[in-house]
Amino acid sequence: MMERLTARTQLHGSIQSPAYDRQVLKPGIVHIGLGAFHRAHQAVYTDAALADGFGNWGIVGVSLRSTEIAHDMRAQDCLYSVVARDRSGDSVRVVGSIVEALAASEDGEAVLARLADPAVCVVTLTVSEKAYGIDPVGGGLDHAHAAIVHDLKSPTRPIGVIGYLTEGLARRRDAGQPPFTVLCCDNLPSNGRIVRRLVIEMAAARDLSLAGWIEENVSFPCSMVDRIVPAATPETRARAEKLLGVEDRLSIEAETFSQWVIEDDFVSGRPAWEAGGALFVKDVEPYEKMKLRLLNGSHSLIAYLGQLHKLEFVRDVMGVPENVALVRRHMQAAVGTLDPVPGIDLAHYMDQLVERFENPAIAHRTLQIAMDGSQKLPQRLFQPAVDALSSGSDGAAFAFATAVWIAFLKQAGTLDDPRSGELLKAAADVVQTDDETASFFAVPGLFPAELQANRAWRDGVNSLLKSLA
Ligand code: CS2
Repeated sequence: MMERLTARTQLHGSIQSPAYDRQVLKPGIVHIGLGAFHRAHQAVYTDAALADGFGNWGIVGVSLRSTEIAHDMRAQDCLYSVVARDRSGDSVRVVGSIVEALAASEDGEAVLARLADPAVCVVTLTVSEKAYGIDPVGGGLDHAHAAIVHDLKSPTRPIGVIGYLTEGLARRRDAGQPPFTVLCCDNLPSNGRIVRRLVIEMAAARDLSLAGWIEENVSFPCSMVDRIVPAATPETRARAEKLLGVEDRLSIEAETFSQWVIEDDFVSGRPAWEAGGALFVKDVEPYEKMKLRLLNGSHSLIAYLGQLHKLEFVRDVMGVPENVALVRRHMQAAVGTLDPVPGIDLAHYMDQLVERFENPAIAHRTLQIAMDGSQKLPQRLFQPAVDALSSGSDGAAFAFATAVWIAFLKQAGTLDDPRSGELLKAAADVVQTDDETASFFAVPGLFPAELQANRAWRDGVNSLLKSLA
């Protein structure tokens, strides 16, 4: 059997590996959501920060759903590799910043003990849009979300991200300890503010004074994260094995590009993530909007075009010149909804995006990006459409992307989306009128009121949908 990557592995000198003493590294961060994105993003920035100026910033990685990731991590002493890939080749790096891995469903009490430990100063999150339990209509807690329902009922034995944060903060307050900073790294607009609202609401449901304490003492900075990290496949692991000379079941591949812009508002200190290239700013919103609307909005368009035309990977969609033209047109429309972004040349950013999407070394499944549309499209397409319309544009590019999504829904037999039932029902609706998409616009909280009320824009979606068929 092939030897597995562990702390005892003698790695070849050419492989970049932790340039600090892991044996004395103590935890200072809890990260919730131990998936590929975290391992290729925040953990890499922390690795760089530790190498640059050592401190107690080891990461306790918590997986809310998968137990396998935590087991695999422990079997490898929490070491794993990231293979950065582009046209010019591969470069491999072994990351050492994660020091402990916990599966919440097996060891919830250990997770809570870490959250209660005052040595932990920052809690970072990558749990995906749907895990928060945001009410699509009101924006507060979704009382139909299973984890929210559970955690409101059993706040000291939580299962969801908001429940864990709230109980962790409650234990800090009760012990007279300072809080941790909550740093959301999911693709949501003003992500810190969203999480803050949910945590305070959950706290208020059990104890108003806890909610007040959180409001006064805890910070929830916003952040924009970016790196294209496809789900790992058997090829990913085979490639890692070749590069490392040992087996690495946790290896991931990613593009070379990486970006992290963070609102500098930490109540209990933070790592010097600047060492990995993170940018600390006062206001993240312009960066966040740029990324959500230009990268993620185009990504969703590409994903649904790919699904309609049976193209498996993003790079395949970008191999068709007509599609590249559609993506560029979409970006032109989206950039018109943005304010200037400090330090960024938006024309260059868009060119760079096209190149990133075309990266021949990255196999990013359109099906992966196509999932959870109900959770992604409001910030990627619908709010930008509202902004475009209110500044006098016809919003046609957004109507087109919306029509492509609806065409995808109409041909999808099953759907990976928390609102799949409602969406499939809307797709199956037999329409007697010209208003073929009426059933989608009737799904509560999916489209903003401004779009629901805009007859001309909706007629545009209808006629584009017809032309796609
Ligand atoms: C993608 C993102 O799956 C998706 O919805 O658009 O995961 C995207 O790859 C990242 O946000 C890039 O930073």
